[in-house]
Order: sequence, then structure tokens, then C-alpha cells
Amino acid sequence: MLNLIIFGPPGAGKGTQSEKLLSKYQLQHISTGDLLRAERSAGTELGNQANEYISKGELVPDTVVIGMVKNFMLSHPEAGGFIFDGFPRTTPQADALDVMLKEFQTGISIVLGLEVDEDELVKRLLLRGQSSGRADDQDESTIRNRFQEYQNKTLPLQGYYQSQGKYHGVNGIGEVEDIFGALCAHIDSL
Ligand code: B4P
Repeated sequence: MLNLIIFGPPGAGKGTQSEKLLSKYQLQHISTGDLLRAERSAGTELGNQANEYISKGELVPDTVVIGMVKNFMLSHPEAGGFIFDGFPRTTPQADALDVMLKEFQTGISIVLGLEVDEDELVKRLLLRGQSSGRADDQDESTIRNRFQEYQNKTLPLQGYYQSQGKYHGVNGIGEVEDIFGALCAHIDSL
């Protein structure tokens, strides 16, 4: 079973590259950002709760996100592998993911980190904000807050996976196809 984490700061291209990877490797896609936005569009209590955090550029509480991922995995027992996009984002989420995958008698195969500098990220997110309607992409101070959250809570996971020999960083600036090629080269060398 191939289980990969696509890792990186907000706007690094996790969603963009996940779409390409999941069709090439026949994986089940879990994007916590997409799941949270779907809950919000459906007007569920979880979605309304999550929106309070997302609109301020803060991470949604671990218990909410972990429960959502667990439900998603349990409802896809046929999956040949998962691509985790935007999850885990904190150490408790990473610990919970290890436990969940053990229950599936599997584990994380590889962590692919998209490395992009902050100025480029701000440009990308503001540009997406013009067309996506995503409020968290439209205000620069909310975007900066997302980076702060990333630095404080998510970046430490890079070391967590490096110490397990699973982290591989890739330059996330350039043509989407070239970045995809670099990610595939790491997967194919497993
Ligand atoms: P997410 O939906 O995960 O979004 P993201 O980090 O903003 O974007 P991503 O990296 O996927 O970028 P994309 O490919 O779209 O999170 C949103 C919010 O949900 C979080 O802030 C948080 O509040 C909450 N949340 C989600 N998961 C959570 C968790 N586990 N725990 C707690 N809270 C959670 O690319 C961005 C833009 O760049 C696009 O417009 C794209 O077209 C462009 N782009 C991509 N690749 C490019 C390239 N090579 N060159 C130029 N542009 C490129």
C-alpha cells in the first residue's frame, strides 16, 4: 500500500500536485481543506465551527480534523493507498495518523515536501483569491497568519519525518509538470 503525505506551506501546490499524483498512482485523495470546505458548504455544525478558524487563518482544532480523516478512511476500505494533502499539520495529528494507519496494518511510505518562499506564496494565494472566492485567500493579513501557524505548528513535522528517513524536499517553484516529475522520481525510487 502506497501512503504518501504531500507537505508544504499554504499555497505551495499541495492540491495541484495531489490531483496529478492520485490519478497516476491510483490513490484515494484526502484533502482536509477540501473536506472542511465541503462541510461548510453543506452548512453542518462541524463546517460552521471550522469556518471560524479558517476565516482567521488559524488551524482547525485537532480533534475535529482527526475525527474527519478517520471517518473518511473507514468509509474507503477498498483504497489501495492514500494521499494525505494538508494533513497532518500538527504533531498530535501526525501521531493520530500513525495509529490510524497501524489499524489498517500499514504506515506512511513517503513524505514529499514542496519548498516555496513566502513572497511567491503570497502572490499565488492573492491571485487565487481573485477567482476562487476563498475568503482566506483574499486578505494578506489572514495569509500571513496562515504562514505563522505553519511555522509554529506544522514545520516541526518536517524534522519528525526526516528523523524517520521519510521526508524528501522538492523545489516547488517552476512549471507544474517539472515539479510533478521530481515528485514522481522520489516515489518511483521507493
Ligand atoms: P488547504 O485547503 O489545505 O489549502 P492551502 O494550504 O491553502 O493550499 P495548497 O498548498 O493545497 O495550494 P494549491 O495547490 O491549491 O487549507 C485551508 C485551511 O483549512 C487552512 O488554513 C486551515 O485553516 C484549514 N485546515 C486544512 N487542513 C487542516 C488540518 N489538517 N488541521 C487544521 N486545519 C486545517 O495551490 C495554491 C495556488 O498556487 C493555486 O492557485 C495554484 O494554481 C497555484 N500553483 C500551484 N502550483 C503552482 C506553480 N508551480 N507555479 C505557480 N502557481 C502554482
